[in-house]
Amino acid sequence: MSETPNDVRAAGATFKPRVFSGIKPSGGLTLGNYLGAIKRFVSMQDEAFETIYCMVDLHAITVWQDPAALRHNTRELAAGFIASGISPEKSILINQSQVPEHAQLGWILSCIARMGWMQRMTQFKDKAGKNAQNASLGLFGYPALMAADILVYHATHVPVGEDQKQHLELTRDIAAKFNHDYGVDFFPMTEPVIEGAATRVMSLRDGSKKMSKSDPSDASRINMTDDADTIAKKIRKAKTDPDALPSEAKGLESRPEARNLVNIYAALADMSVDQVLAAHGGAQFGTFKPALADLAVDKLAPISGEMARLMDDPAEIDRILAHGATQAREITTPILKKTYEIVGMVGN
Ligand code: AQP
Repeated sequence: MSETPNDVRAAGATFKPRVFSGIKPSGGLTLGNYLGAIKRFVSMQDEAFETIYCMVDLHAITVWQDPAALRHNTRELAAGFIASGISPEKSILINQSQVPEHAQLGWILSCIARMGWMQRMTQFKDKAGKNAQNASLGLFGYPALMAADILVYHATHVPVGEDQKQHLELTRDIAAKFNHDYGVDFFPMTEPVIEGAATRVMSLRDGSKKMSKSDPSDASRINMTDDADTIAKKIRKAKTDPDALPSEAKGLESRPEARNLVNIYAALADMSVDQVLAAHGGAQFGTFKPALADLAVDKLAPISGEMARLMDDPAEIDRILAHGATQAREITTPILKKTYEIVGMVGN
């Protein structure tokens, strides 16, 4: 690799600890996004990392999005990040399409990734459903753009829910193939950070299905904008079984709905599952559900109140995102430039 004054990383140097993660503005934020991802985003911001958090609007349009809804959801997602504790002073907060190097590196990495790798992605199979021939090319290539989102920052750590594990393994495969093909040590082997009691929050209507923003049933999820009555009603109606809660985690093994509610309680209360069961073991759902609803309202109401306040001033949200894009491009521009140089693009 040739050395230039623009070298972004000297050969053999270690990568700076840097966190990147994103959420699609493909609907409203759910409790799954909050517990599986955002809570960890906030704690990592105060650890020894530089942190970059992103509304991944280019990923959202891999399935049809109404333009007005996409604009609203992008701003509301930014409001959700900030209201949950992500500070634009401590973290770089961006909207993906405002930092064009994501898409530019996405193309290069699409030329590195192999069709066979993409065909193994379970999320594509889930999202495309039975009619894969009718899915967009973007949905199929999504993991290559996701790899670019991460690698265009040389990010070393990515906090995500469990559903993203396979995409992060692919990101490492793409980085390793790029490094191998060009004989460089340019992209890092990014570490997934999958931690906490609720890395996979399940639907309130079906314990075998992930809680999702795009689930047609609103009763299946808790939205971060739901009011106290709606949260209480959804938890009261959540599918469960007729048995009392066990006093040990082992007793939840074949009870997915019960396990889901206990996991949600543990994650919201910052307790372990064992601690929750020590306190509530033996309780019927008629008692446990109201306790969970009170806890959820207690934790979520301040966030939804702050989101509503921030959404009253969309121009301020746009200003924060424009500032974030400027900060982000200070990192991404030299990394993309160096990538082009490695690949052999003239004039970059
Ligand atoms: N149910 C969940 N439990 C734990 N973590 C979750 N995440 C999403 N749902 C859960 C985590 O949130 C981050 C952002 O996800 P995303 O919105 O970019 O994509 P997704 O996983 O496809 O989320 P949805 O809600 O299911 O969106 P739609 O319905 O539009 O596809 C990721 O870290 C994810 O792991």
